[in-house]
Amino acid sequence: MEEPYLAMRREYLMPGCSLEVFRVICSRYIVFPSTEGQFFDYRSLRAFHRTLSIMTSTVVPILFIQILLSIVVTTTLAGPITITRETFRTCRPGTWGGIPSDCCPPKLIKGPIVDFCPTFDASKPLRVRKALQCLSGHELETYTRKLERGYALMRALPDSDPRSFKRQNAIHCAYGTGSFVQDGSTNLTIDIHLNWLFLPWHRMFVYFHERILQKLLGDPEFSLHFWNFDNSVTATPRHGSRGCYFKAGHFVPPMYNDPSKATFEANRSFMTFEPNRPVDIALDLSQLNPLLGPPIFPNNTVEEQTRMNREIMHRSMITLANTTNFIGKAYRVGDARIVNPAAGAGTIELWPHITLHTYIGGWMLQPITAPIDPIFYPFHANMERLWSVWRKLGYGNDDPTDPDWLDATFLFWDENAVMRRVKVRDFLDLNALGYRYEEVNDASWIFFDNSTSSSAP
Ligand SMILES: [Cu+2]
Repeated sequence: MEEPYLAMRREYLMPGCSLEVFRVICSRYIVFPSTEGQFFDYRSLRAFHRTLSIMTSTVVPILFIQILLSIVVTTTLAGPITITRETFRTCRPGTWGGIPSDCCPPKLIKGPIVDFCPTFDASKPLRVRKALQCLSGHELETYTRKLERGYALMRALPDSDPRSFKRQNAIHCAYGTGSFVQDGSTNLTIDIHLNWLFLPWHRMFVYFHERILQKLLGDPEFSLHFWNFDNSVTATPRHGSRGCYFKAGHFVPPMYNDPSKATFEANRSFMTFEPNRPVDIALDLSQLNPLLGPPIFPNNTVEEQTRMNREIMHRSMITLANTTNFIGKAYRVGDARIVNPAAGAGTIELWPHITLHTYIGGWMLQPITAPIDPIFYPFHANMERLWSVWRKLGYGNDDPTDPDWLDATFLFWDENAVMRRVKVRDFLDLNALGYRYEEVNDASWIFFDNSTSSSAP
């Protein structure tokens, strides 16, 4: 005699279950609980049958069509994020972390848009961006004076000039608050944070900032030096004499903390003004909530902080840093803006980038205002230096080869206020851009070993 549950199963294999997936679900629903002779109540099965019949005749076809449509739209539209005149025209107020922003550039781009091509003259030596902590004497004085003058001139430019200090902050704000919308879309906004655009876009941003300073100073050889915040160890000179190895860089550079200097900014966390307090780049990111303001940082000793910073750098640059994890999540046309750091940011964007922005506080807390603080620029110079270091570390580290990354295209005003069309692929080779970074003691975190103390490697 046929098992009762099999008979019931046959009866309740619904003719309306046209999709295979539903056949499986339907048959499982009846068979599995019945194997021990524990049958469902017949009436509840009938109710279930009716519900599924309604679903299969109405809801399922609608869902199916929606899925098909989204696949078609995505495959048709996928491509590199591309900023155009139209993107500027449709710019609108944005938000970051629930905070509203209103920083669109003028909707009409006047004049031509000129393609940017690296035009480095190979017969000239590369300019060198140096570690701020190793500048001293005449070199430091000259550099400080130049920055003083450069920022005075930049701040004096009218708001109508896209090279003004204020307008440079505004363009970072527009790119970082979902103010730009993907062309042809009404709701897919663009962000250059929390995805694979983070590193190249900020390299471009600092590059054009430097070119504007060069132009204002009348000094094409001027280089914006970097804040070597990741270097927390004063090393012995065993690594050679070509670079800056003898001095830790994990304090706020004095010229950025001197109220008499143009590079000073008062709107920072009190911690940044405490002499001899190393920065904390190892914050637990789960504590971040933009609407609640900055979290409370622990009062670590210098030795504890040094160890934690080296550990997090080792993790962010080596242990966790395969290509995808390091560069950040793919982000192309058709993709929604990523707003959860853990969902899209590369390891380097999380630590030390977000953690140090948070530690500095004030304007630096959010992309709406971050470049108002001049420390943004040497900070981000070091970020892109670390990208170069990561590529040289081995471990198979390499940049993505996906054309949707390589051909992502942005618009920046150059030192002559001419709009330039810039692709990621043009910003991968520092030599082609005409500069390099002074060597520093990256060994302080490269060779970090959990089992050792914070003494120099
Ligand atoms: Cu940014």
